[in-house]
Amino acid sequence: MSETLSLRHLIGGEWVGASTGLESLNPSDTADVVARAPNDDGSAMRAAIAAATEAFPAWSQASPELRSDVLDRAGTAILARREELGRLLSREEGKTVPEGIGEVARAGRLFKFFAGEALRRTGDNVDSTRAGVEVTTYREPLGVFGLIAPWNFPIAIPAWKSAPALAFGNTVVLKPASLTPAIAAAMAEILHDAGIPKGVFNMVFGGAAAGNALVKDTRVAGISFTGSQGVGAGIAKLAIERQARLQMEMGGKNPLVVLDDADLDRAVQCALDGAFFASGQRCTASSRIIVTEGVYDRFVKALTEKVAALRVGDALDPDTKIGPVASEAQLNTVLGYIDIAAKEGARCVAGGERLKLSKPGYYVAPTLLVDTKPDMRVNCEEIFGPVASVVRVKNYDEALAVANMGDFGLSAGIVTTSLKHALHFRRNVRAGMVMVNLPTAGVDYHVPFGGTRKSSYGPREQGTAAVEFYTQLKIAYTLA
Ligand code: UN1
Repeated sequence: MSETLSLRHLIGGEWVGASTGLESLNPSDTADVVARAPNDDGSAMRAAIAAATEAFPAWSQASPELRSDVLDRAGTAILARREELGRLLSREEGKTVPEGIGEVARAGRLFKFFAGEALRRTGDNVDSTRAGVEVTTYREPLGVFGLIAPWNFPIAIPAWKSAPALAFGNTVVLKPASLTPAIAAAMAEILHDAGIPKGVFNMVFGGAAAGNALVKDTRVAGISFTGSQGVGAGIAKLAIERQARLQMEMGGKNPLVVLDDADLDRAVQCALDGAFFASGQRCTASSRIIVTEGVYDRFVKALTEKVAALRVGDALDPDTKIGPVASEAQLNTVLGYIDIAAKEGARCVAGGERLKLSKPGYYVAPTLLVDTKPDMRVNCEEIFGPVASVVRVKNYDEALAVANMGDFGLSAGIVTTSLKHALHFRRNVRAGMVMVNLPTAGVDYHVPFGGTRKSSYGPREQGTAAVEFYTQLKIAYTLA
């Protein structure tokens, strides 16, 4: 067990607030308190928004080189500390150490990428229909952005929202997930130490009261949120009512199609990685595995063996392949869905229960449900845990139809050696991201990210698309 960190808000370049109210527990060993942090009632949030508002004019008008340098220094510092911060992330969130280190590295790379993008804000010249008139378009920052981050990528998602917001000249108020304050605080400290000017980046800990204060405040130009559909719906109401710019990522029920002609080992590996790594707590997780009948029995047998062999344990133990789920609430949700599956008639061939290990933690045995029907609740609702269900279909056409069922549309995958089916799937599956012979989860940090239908709302995040959300076009007409 390690020390308990005492965390504070970062407002206007100062560390403020008393470290009580929120407690983050190690999900691998709940006797270990990782951190204590303030739980804002809205007042710290309003102070942070005031600081960000005040800092905006100077930051937005600063040389882009200054913004680029700060982000680059932050990226360098995060990468240099990836081992230590990766362990802290694993201790606080429960993903394994390699996954934790990988995520921290992703956060560092995101800052580096947007350090470059800060210098790439360009505009257009348009020939006017009126002789002598010049039309020019610019991209300008909007002001203060409110960023609401989830616990499942507790440093990468704060980074992929903060880095572009800052790169293009906006100021930021980040509300990290209340389950994972310590790793978010490490990122804030790094930005602070990298010399980000006072008030440009602020961070406030809290739950719904702090979140509401952020979303409602008319000084906040835009909100970027990643989390559940329920919370997202509440945010949308408040934000749209006051015409804030809004971007939301709200999960998925991502299909992975396996065709008869697939390389079986690759199909099993894609399913295993996509569905179970990070304990299935990824909005891109392959939670519906749709398999054509010629390969169904062989695929299920091979996947069942692999799932049953996954070693579940303390996230910090190097032998662990699957850590715990992140919280007691998540544990109860996952166990609830396992019950629902049994009542709906799914056949459980691996897992299906909570595991009691030597330390008190939220361990769930990786669970594989087979012979499920597409309209069962376990195939329609996001579970967000180490649970996957398999659906048997006759052929590719039925596989595509099943893949396109439901409300979500984030990521979709197909494992096949048929170019014809791969290309048809890429064009016709209703999802924002399509993976061919790859898991549905695990995306590149410099590439746009986002879904369709109830998965996402607003412009894409990340990569070269991020500029759309974090800037607005100004159109100038000039007659000399
Ligand atoms: C990934 O699959 O690499 O919350 C990233 C999530 C997503 C990120 C997934 N926004 O799980």
